[in-house]
Amino acid sequence: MRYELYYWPSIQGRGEFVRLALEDAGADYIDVAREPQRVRFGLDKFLADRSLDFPPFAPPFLKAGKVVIGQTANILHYLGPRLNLAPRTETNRRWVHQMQLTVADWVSEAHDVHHPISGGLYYEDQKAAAKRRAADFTASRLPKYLDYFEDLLKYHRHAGDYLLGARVCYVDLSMFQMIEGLRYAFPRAMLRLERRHPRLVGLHDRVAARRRIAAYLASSRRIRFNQEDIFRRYPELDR
Ligand SMILES: N[C@@H](CCC(=O)N[C@@H](CS)C(=O)NCC(=O)O)C(=O)O
Repeated sequence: MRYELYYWPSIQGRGEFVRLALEDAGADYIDVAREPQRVRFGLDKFLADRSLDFPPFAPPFLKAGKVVIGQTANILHYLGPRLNLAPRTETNRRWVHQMQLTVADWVSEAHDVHHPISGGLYYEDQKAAAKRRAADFTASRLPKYLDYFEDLLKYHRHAGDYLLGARVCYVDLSMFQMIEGLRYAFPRAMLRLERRHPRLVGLHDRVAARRRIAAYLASSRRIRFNQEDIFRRYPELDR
């Protein structure tokens, strides 16, 4: 199966959570918008096509044979077992999916720090609100998410080196990406908070050291963080 990932070509964004799973598994995939000889990107075509069985609302979406699948957590729920990045039982798969949905909420909140009023407005048009949102995010929401996942690694009966024990799952790869993105966007806050979250830092480091992930991160396939992305570095939002 050659998977086709449809996502914006110049940002990591939500597509990165899917890229990391495909890369870790060494899957056969194309990142359609980044293909050098792409004749037609096709993203808009899919978004407008209501005759699809499961029309996606927004990128990322994945084409697997004839099937088109939207929503990041849903894509990973589909790919997990196929890429050997999900647990075996239905109960545990639901648990991984639940954690991934929590990650999705976290991603949205990280994005909304710099776009608290609307994603359709420029950051410059919502700077005052962004400052207030950032203060709350770094003081309250960010520690709450970090504490939750740190506690899972510490106390949950399944946890080990990874969130489900000794074997890596797609949500572990997403956790790596969260730490990376947050370090980029909020270096000061993360420096302070990471001391209290050693298990999450350990998980991040283990994922970064995985053979295929390390190769991917060093490759040109890994897009650099930038100011169009979900995680953005505005020093005034990281006080
Ligand atoms: N909940 C969706 C959110 C998808 C989403 O917001 N995609 C962004 C890019 S990361 C987008 O292009 N949105 C366009 C829109 O919402 O109009 C997911 O997790 O996949």
